[in-house]
Amino acid sequence: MLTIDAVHLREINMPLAFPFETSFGVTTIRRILLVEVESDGLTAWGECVAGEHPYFSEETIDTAWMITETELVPRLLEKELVGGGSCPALFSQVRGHRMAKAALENAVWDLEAQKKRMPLAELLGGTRSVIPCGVSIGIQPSQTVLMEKIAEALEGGYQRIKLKCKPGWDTKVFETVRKRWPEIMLSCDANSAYRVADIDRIAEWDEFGLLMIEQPLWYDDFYFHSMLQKRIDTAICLDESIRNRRDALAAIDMESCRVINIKVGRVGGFSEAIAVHNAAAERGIPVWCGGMLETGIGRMHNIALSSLQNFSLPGDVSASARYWAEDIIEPEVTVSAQGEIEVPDGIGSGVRVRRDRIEELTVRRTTARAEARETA
Ligand code: OSB
Ligand code: MG
Repeated sequence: MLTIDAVHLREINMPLAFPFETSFGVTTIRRILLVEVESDGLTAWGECVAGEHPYFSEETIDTAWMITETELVPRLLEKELVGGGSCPALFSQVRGHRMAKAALENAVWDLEAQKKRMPLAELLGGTRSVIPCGVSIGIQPSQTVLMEKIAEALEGGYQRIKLKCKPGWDTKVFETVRKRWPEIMLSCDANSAYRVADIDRIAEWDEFGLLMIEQPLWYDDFYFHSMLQKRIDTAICLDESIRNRRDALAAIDMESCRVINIKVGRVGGFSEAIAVHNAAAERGIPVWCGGMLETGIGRMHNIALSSLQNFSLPGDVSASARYWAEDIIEPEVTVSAQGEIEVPDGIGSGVRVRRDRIEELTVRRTTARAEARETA
């Protein structure tokens, strides 16, 4: 059994090494909520992936802070836990706020791995010792800049290039990229920038042999994606629409997608991420691990999750240096010349969290402690 003695929340502000532009906006500085859970002298971290604005999902760092502090932490401090898997039931009265829940749940899984003195990846049921990596390349000021970014990523060994797209930054861009690199594994991510009126345009992309088209239509839709999937040869991948295992089952059954992007924050934590992974595996649907511009803390959790067997396509989990001048973990995440990241075999997440660096970046903090418990 496991009891949490204290939970620390902090907000850190970290400038991205390069601005990241999607169809819904540009991010230059990440405001990030980190949670730290303490138990019996051990400590484990979790990262909340909510953005500054409710543009990717309804959650923001500020809603996550509030819900974590007022609703989730008190529930976590109240009871004895078996482990990370105890969290969903503990938090179930709170609807939504999955990114807030995931930060705490993932920290508890990390803690459980430390207590059992085993790697987090093994605790989650992972079997891969290396994971295949891709990159997500934001919308660029020009095609010339984009081509340089792609060339750089390919030289770095990355196995799959994903292009952020939107109306006006799509067909012509894909054409230019395909002309120069006819064979690379290429996909695109629209973050819901298209509507039913665009279906004919999207159908034209079949000629580019994309591995998949990620979330072209509404962020909460299955039905129109299913209509679109019937009209095109290219596989649709859903990201935003998949909030849990039931969504995955509905989307697969309706043929709204042929691939699923699993983001542990978006589905509410490791328990639900594993459930989505298993549901997809049983139905022959491959999954890959999405990214949310994480620091090393969230990144190591993504790596552990990606070690599960059905994470068979390259994910958006790439090297620390693609995001940060200096990460908050040691060693930083690096990618081999073959485009792979090694799953660490050390205890817990397998890296050291750099408290000194985190202190420098912290702009707000609060601590909640358990009241003295009676021992049975
Ligand atoms: O849709 O995958 C997305 C970043 C922020 C919000 C949404 C998305 C993304 C990415 C970044 O694509 C992937 C990464 O972390 O490298
Ligand atoms: Mg996406």
